[in-house]
Amino acid sequence: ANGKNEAAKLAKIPAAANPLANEPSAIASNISYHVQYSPHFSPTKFEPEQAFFATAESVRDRLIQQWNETYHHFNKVDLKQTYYLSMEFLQGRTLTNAIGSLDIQNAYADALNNLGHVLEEIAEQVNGFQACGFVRHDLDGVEHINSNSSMEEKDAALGNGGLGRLASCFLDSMATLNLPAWGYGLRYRYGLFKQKITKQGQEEVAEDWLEKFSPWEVVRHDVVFPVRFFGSVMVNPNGTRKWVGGEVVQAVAYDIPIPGYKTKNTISLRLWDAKASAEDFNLFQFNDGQYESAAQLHSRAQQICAVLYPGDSTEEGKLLRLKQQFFLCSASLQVEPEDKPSTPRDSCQSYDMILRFKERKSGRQWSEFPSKVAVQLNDTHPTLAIPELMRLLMDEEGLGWDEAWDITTRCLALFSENFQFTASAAEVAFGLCGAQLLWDLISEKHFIAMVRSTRSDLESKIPSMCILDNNPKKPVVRMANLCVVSAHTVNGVAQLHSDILKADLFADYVSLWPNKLQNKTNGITPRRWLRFCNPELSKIITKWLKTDQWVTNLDLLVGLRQFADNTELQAEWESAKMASKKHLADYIWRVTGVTIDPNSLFDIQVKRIHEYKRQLLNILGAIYRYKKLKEMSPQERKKTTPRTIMIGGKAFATYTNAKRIVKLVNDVGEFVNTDPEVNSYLKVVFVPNYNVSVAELLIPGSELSQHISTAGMEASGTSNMKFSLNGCLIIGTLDGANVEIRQEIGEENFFLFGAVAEQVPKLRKEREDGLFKPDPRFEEAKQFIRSGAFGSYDYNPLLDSLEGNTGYGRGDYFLVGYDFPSYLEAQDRVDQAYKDQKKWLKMSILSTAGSGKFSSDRTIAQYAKEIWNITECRTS
Ligand code: NBG
Repeated sequence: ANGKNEAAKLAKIPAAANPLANEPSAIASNISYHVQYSPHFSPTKFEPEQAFFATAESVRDRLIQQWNETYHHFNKVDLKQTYYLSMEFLQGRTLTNAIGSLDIQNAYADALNNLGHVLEEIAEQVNGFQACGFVRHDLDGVEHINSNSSMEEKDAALGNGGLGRLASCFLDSMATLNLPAWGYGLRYRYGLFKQKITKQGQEEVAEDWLEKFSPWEVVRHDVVFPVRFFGSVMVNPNGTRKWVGGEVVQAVAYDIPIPGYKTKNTISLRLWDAKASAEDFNLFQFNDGQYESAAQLHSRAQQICAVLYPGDSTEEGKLLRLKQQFFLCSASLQVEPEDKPSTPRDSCQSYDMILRFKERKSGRQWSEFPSKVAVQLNDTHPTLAIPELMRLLMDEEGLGWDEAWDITTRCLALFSENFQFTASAAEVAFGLCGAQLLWDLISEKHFIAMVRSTRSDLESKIPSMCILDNNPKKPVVRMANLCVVSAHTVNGVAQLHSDILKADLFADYVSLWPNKLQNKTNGITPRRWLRFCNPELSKIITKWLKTDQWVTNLDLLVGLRQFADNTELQAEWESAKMASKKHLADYIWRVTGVTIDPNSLFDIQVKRIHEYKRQLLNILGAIYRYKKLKEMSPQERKKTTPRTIMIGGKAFATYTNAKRIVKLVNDVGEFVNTDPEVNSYLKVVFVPNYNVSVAELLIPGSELSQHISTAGMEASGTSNMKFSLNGCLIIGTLDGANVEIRQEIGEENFFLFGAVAEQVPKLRKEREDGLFKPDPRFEEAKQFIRSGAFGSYDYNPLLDSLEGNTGYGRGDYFLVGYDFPSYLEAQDRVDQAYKDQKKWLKMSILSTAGSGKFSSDRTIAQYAKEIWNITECRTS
């Protein structure tokens, strides 16, 4: 890049007749316009940072044009629309994805070249270096701290992990499939924390993704709604109710355009921010010098969207989390159409879904509502949408309970991404919305009456199926039950997960409503997760399939199967993989200072750090591998398969054992990587600050990835699909979507190990009863940690959690000990397979070829047809 460019020179570029035309000259003129007339920086420089923002704004112009057309088209055609509510969206970066979706990479690359910049550098993929503040040592020992000052687009990390990333993949597919659907979430000021690795382990630093504003969001100053908390219910003499008093916060809409791939359709992700109104600022107190109390309501409003996931171990934390959830639900149900009627309305009367429904055509019957509106809840977090919709329909629109309930239940669907449904938060819900009100809205006497009249045989099951528990003094809302009773459909996110939900948690409901519980196996967007993050491999796929249609029809990948043995394809495949591995090795060196060998097997496990995901199993395996290498002669070592094990992921700030695991991986890395006898056969690297952008770099360079959760505990997993799609082989348990991936790509291409879900309860019981006999290899690996080999940090509490019946921990609840021997054996099979590169390449090609099913286009098409009942609405 030519950082010496001066903004002044840009003024000489002639203005284009149509600045939104897609020729390089028009694009260059549009970019230079933004540098000069929507400046965010002092007007002298045109360095990568200025170039990024001006480029992003010119892309946004194009998105907005499509967006407006899409919106008007949806309004005109008035088809049924889906409202997708999620507390999390893990969007990652936007520039590459937007330019790619608009199919204007070449024109943008040329335009930027003419302006003295390089597109790839502007949209820089390298992340984390400055972010984690890592100290890097040169080979000659010189220390560098944060020496890379290059600009980078910050990830929009408004999510924790799988749940949030799934929501973002779904938006991409909804837009690409031209579906009338919008996403709704919250505009957290600080998204997921930045992970810094120090000598003490993980340190969390607030991530300010809005530090220099986001070029992708558009604030809608005309879309502002009041959301009420606390207060009480007033019953009018005529019997109608009103919710009054309490504390009112304003919800302000920020919209982010979501383009579909090579289509005009561009949908909206609407994120709500919270603010207090001017009247809430107490000028009297302020003038009296009481500055803090004067602005009390303002600071309370700001707390709502301050952080993605406030710690909820305290009562305050629980309440704040619940307030966030209610804020999302209430604001979203009220959202207003863009073509606001000219006559001013009392904003309390304007509700999005409801208002849009009424305004698109006058004189509608309420019975039509469910044929125009579908509401999807991402997990149980937005459950309060149920009573809130009831309240709006009854108290604001004047409908009776039966009619409101009928409408609510016909609109709502939910999918579960968890096995743990908690009731705790719901207790507070009573305080939040006014106990009486909530009680009335979800009154379950109707449910009980229905069960009694239709299924008297279920009488004895009623107490466990009810929404409220039996505690007459302080009834608790069971969120899961509320969802199942209220939603017309509840689905699991992989076949195994759905089967377990049906057999266990929701068994009684299955007998009452046989069709309510469904499965929709998750998927990922092939655009971000192959086409854009791995252009080299994409080119090869397009060449061999003789079409690039696979980007929107992923089933076409199966066409690669016939070439899996073709040596020409294998050679191309290998060289693309090698290029990505080198790129990754370069990144690893820059963020950690560790040199890794691109000729070693790149073995990656990246995901949130959680005991059930068993990073501990991985690291114990690495320790065992190290010990065996030490025992070998140099000749024997030469015969082994060199490995680079990379582990990355964030641990929740208060999750002590997860943080111990992070520390252990780092300590093992430091120990192993500096042992000259072993370090050309084994390296262990902790990849700091794992996020979407880092994933886009790691996945193309991966050869083996680990998806090794205790069977029955991972609802689906979605990174397994991303790795497999990029030709990476999987070592894994029969859990979540692994089961289906293995079916699709072929058993012989999957390194399987471990207990299956049905065995787990029995194995846990045996552990408790002291019947488990640990394998000596497991004991050896643990003992090595206990011996203090990795320094003075006290790992005993972590290791104790792996012991059965010692009085410590939970007696290896996650069955690391039981699965350890079969894990090692599967790893041996990996080492053997890697020695035969031809065979390995074939397996890799077959992994990609078998990944067609895991496109989120397939998943979303199923939701659209089988749950939401919506159809394509293409903007021509
Ligand atoms: C996660 C599950 C994953 C699943 C994703 C997406 C949460 C709460 N749940 O297994 O753990 O793949 O959701 O459905 O993040």
